[in-house]
Formats: sequence, C-alpha cells, structure tokens
Amino acid sequence: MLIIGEKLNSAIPSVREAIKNKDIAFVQDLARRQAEGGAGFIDVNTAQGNDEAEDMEWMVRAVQEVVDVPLCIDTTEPRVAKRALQIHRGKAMLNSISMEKSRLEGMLPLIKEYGCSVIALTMDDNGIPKTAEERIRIAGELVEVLNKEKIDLNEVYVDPLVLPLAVGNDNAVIFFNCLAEIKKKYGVKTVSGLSNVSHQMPKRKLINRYFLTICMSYGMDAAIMDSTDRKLTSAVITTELLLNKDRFSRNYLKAYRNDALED
Ligand code: THG
Repeated sequence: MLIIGEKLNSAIPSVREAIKNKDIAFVQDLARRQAEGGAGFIDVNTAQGNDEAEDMEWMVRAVQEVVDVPLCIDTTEPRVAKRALQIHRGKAMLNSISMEKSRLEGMLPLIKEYGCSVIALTMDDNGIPKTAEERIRIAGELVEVLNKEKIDLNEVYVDPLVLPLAVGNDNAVIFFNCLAEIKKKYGVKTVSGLSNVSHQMPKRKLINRYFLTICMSYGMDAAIMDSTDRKLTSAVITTELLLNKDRFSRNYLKAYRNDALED
C-alpha cells in the first residue's frame, strides 16, 4: 500500500507556525522523517496561512531540496495547484478533484498539462452523500469524466470520504462497502485519510490504526497517514505480510532487522 505522509499540513498548529516563520529546518526535518517512515508521497497543505499560493511554492521548494519523494499537492484551489505543479520536480499527485463543478473545471486542465496522479473525492456541489450508493454513483461520474479527458485511470485514486463514527455507528462499514464496490465496478485505485473516522472519540490513534488494517483487507491502495508513527507503520507492514503482499516476508524481516517494528 502506498503511504502518503500527512504531516506537512497547515491544519497542524506547529506546521502553521513554521510556515508563518518560514522555518525551513522544521519543514525539512518533517519531510525527511516522513520519507524515512516509508512515505511514497508527502502531502503538502498551506490552506490555513496568509497566502496559500506563496506558502505552497515555498513548501514545495523546501521539501524537494531534501527528499526525492514526490509531493501530493493538497488544495481546493486550482490557482494554488498550478503554482505547485509548475515548480515540482518529477511526477506529483494532485489532492484533489471532486464533482464540484468549479473545482473540476479548474483542475482538469492541470492534470492533463502536468500528467500528475490525482485523488478524486466522492462529493459534489451538494456535499458528501450519506449512503454508499450515492458515493459510488459519484465515483462513476468522476471515472466517466476522467476517461473522457483521456486521463490514465491507473493514476486515479478515489477517496470515498469516511464520515465520523461519532455521527453514525455505521459510517466505517459504509466506507468499507464503498472501497469494495468502487474497486469492483470501476477498477480504479482507492485512498483514504484515517483521522475523520475517529473524530470526537477518545484514543483516536487506536481507532485509526484498526480502521487502516480493515481498509487494507478491502484492497485499499493508499492512505494519507502519519508515517512517523511507528505503531501505524508497523501495522501497515504486518498487514501486508498477512495479506500475502510481502514476498518472502522481505519487508517485514527488513523492518525487524532495522528495529522498526513496534508491538
Ligand atoms: N482525504 C484527502 N485529503 C486529506 C484528507 C482526507 N487531506 C487532509 C486530511 N484528510 C489528511 N491529513 C491530516 C493531517 C494531519 C492530521 C490529520 C489528517 C492530524 N495530525 C495530528 C498531528 O500530526 O499532530 C495528529 C496525528 C495523530 O494523532 O496521528 O490530525 O481524508 N484526500
């Protein structure tokens, strides 16, 4: 499973502060540690600052000075995404598009121009639908649009947007059904953040970690997660071993030898 490191997000107060102070050492240290934890992409989000586009450009340059891992450009604004994609070295991921009309129209030309991978959210101008059926329908609409635009579906990660358990006890199960159906019907990849599911519950990391392993058993292809959290990365490595996605147990044993596995 592809790990997308979540920590360079301006929603986190310490990161917001670092962006404000242009504290390049802080940002570069977090980038390095996420890469060392196994991130295949590093998510970057500067939405909470003063000037999202300016901050994004600064962040992309700062991170690419120290790691080879490509970036996942996390913004709702096509203008900000363009600024990041223009200066990004290598193939980026765009986070995200959805069936919201203005966002879709602004982002589609960028995906084509820069040939990036893309995360597609199953929401539209009416928000996130409550039922699995509605979200699967929107996934179908997104796949149709992307197909029509000749965008390679191998590069598309659909995010069915998990809602908090605290709002509905069936929200995780609804999400698992979305993962299974979207894969079956459209053959595209799937992705999720982990934190929404545990919103307003105690011991959130515990819920997030077990949520991730169940998602993996449903074949989820990528997760936006804290790759500096050794318990979480150990869960990923161990679950891949159990799902026969680790030939000769190579990754598990390597992680063990590197003292990277945590009980
Ligand atoms: N889907 C998509 N994009 C997303 C999300 C999603 N982008 C934003 C978000 N959700 C994923 N990113 C974060 C980033 C930070 C945190 C949660 C989600 C966060 N971090 C705390 C910290 O680092 O201090 C706590 C970490 C922890 O306790 O594990 O809360 O769903 N497409």
